[in-house]
Amino acid sequence: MSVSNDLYPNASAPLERKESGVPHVRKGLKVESYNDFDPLKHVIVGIADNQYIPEACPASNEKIPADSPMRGGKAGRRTQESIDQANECLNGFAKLLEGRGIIVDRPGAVDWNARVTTPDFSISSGFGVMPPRDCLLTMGKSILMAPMSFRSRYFEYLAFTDLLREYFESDQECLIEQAPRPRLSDDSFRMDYVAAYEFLSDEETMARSCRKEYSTRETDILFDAADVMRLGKDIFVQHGLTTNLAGIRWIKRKYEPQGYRVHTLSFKDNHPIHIDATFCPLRPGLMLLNPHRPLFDGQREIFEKNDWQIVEAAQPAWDTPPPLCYSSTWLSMNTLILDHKTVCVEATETAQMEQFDKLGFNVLPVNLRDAYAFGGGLHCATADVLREGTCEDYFA
Ligand code: DAV
Repeated sequence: MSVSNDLYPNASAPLERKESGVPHVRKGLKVESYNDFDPLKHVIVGIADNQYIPEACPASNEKIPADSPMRGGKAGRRTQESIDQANECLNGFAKLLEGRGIIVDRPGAVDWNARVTTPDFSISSGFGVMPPRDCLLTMGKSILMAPMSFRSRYFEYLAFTDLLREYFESDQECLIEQAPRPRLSDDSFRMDYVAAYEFLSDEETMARSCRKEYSTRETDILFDAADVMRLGKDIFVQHGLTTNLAGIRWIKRKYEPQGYRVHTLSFKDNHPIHIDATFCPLRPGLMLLNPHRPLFDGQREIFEKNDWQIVEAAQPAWDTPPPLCYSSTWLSMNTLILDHKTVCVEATETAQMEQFDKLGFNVLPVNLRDAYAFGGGLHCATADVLREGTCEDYFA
């Protein structure tokens, strides 16, 4: 089915390229990345084109505040004005990266307006493809499409299939993979939790989270790629709303035979979703921790034993996220590291920029706040294709 180019002015993999039916081959293209801080050479930056707010679903309900119109009232296409503003930010970000010699690709066009229906569920629309980080997990020379838990995101990988085909044909060592597809039927969720959710106090949701009980059950294998933090041979996975224990077992069983070591991390956070506004590697030996989301007891040890310093992130500049945003104000610490000395930070986050400056980084301010509502910050808005460097052992 063809999708109107007008609705997707920023999509890559132009439709005319597909007419031959033969994947485009790009000479010299290489897929490889083992961490979030080695020199970035090739990246995917999301687009806000034609994005929708889907009906709330069991997994998304737990993240969306009870009083938010996104619980259902606002389902539908985002306003063109907000889409244009978000794209202006994302395109500016892409241009800045290109100006530094980094290759930037954009996701392809998928009709997010179409109702998402499987034999197990049906939901008003797809979500969009602003945060590629949630869907794509680059592990060395492979890119894996993650089994995400929001029903609206079930087909999000389709926005990357043409690009990934190109990568596969262009780099003879690159492997494109897909985790087992979840069912996301009502059996996949604790529907009683979902129903009770909006009546729970912050204390109750925190107590539940500390007991590691979430609305996702263990029925499906579930994880978002943004719950996975890559540090060379060591892979740290956050157990939370979007990643269950079966998901972590799958990651372990898949990657440990390849020489990786997979660790589980949990944080005292009542909505643990995605590790990249909670615990972020800045350069070898240095981690940034969200001061409101401490690690569970005993989980700092591996870092401290290996002489990694953990610093607490600066306070966000804002008291509230922008309207219709799924994320917290802690997108302040959701940055894109270009190399061990250079970091992109959202331009209004002055305290966070100052902290990076004091830590010895050159800070590149990037306007992205108008894109936050579309799926997150600078790290969320990107997915690694190539970083220089090899798979190091930082935790020998
Ligand atoms: O703090 O709301 C946002 C992470 C988005 N990838 C938060 C987590």
